[in-house]
Amino acid sequence: MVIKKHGDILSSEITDEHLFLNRRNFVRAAVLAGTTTATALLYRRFAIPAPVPAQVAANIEGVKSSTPDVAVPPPPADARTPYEKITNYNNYYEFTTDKEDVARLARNFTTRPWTVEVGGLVQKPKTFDIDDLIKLAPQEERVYRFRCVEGWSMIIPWVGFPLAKLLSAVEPLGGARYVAFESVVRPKEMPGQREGTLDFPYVEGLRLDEAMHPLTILATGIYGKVLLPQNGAPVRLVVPWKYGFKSAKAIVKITLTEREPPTTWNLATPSEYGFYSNVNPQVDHPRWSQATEQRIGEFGRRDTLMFNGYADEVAQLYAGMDLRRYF
Ligand SMILES: Nc1nc2c(c(=O)[nH]1)N[C@H]1C(S)=C(S)[C@@H](COP(=O)(O)O)O[C@H]1N2
Ligand SMILES: [Mo]
Repeated sequence: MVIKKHGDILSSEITDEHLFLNRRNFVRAAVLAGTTTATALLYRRFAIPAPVPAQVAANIEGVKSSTPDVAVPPPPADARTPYEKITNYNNYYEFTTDKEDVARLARNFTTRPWTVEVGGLVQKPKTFDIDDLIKLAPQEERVYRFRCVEGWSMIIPWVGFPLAKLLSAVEPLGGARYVAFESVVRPKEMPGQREGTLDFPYVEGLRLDEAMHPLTILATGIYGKVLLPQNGAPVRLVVPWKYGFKSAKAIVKITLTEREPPTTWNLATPSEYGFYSNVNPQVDHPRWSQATEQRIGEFGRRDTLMFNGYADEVAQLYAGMDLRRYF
């Protein structure tokens, strides 16, 4: 069964991945979807304009175009998605399942003080203050394709630095094979955590070689400005060749492990979301095709690219693997 949400969605073809959950979460999701719809109707009934105040983010000083020692592909030729779209169409279940309401609900989320605990199988475990973490490496711009598993995509000029810089600083031990990421738990500021659509904290993971890959970044900004809360401030993961849900927001903990760590969407619906989640137009989601995508701001659909267009850079990470089995 597919639950359809009655809110304003950009395209009728966009499926809401997150409203189809496992049996236990199903009821909670249905209740939540009903509440959201009721609120939307209320606004319409009384013609109250939805409060969407303009948000101003501070500029990040000294952003470089790229770190000299890291080889990255040139930015995609396609137009960058407008800032207004990137900051007002969000998936962030800690706040709400309504993509167009995350910005409003996340508005007062506090991002200072903030620490990121880095540990597990490392020589030098350390809890970083976010402002020290950001100083670990030059801030650089990375213009990446971003593909949500639901079928929409954007071109986003991130600001950030390679995750490898942080991992090298803590010195992974020989037995480390995976990296686990954990997002913040703060139900007082995150209404979605009080509703419990998913089990929080939101957790994600990468294989160590994926985490060390030069394309994998910790993002701290967009369009040269500090990340707004809705995009995962103060720091979030970006793995451009994987579906968007791998890119955990508001990270507080990074742990190197020997075994493959659990991941939120795999826990919720294992038949639909695997650990790898590489963008792959040939491997469909059980409920929809992944062959094409809706670029936000465009009409019609584009063909989805293997590894989201980053095959030259990352295909060798999966040499010899059956990508249908390891989806
Ligand atoms: N903590 C957390 N991280 C998350 C999510 C979430 O709900 N919680 N949603 C994911 C999904 S499904 C997508 S598509 C991207 C959306 O990022 P954006 O809103 O910055 O475009 O964030 C990912 N990271
Ligand atoms: Mo997503």
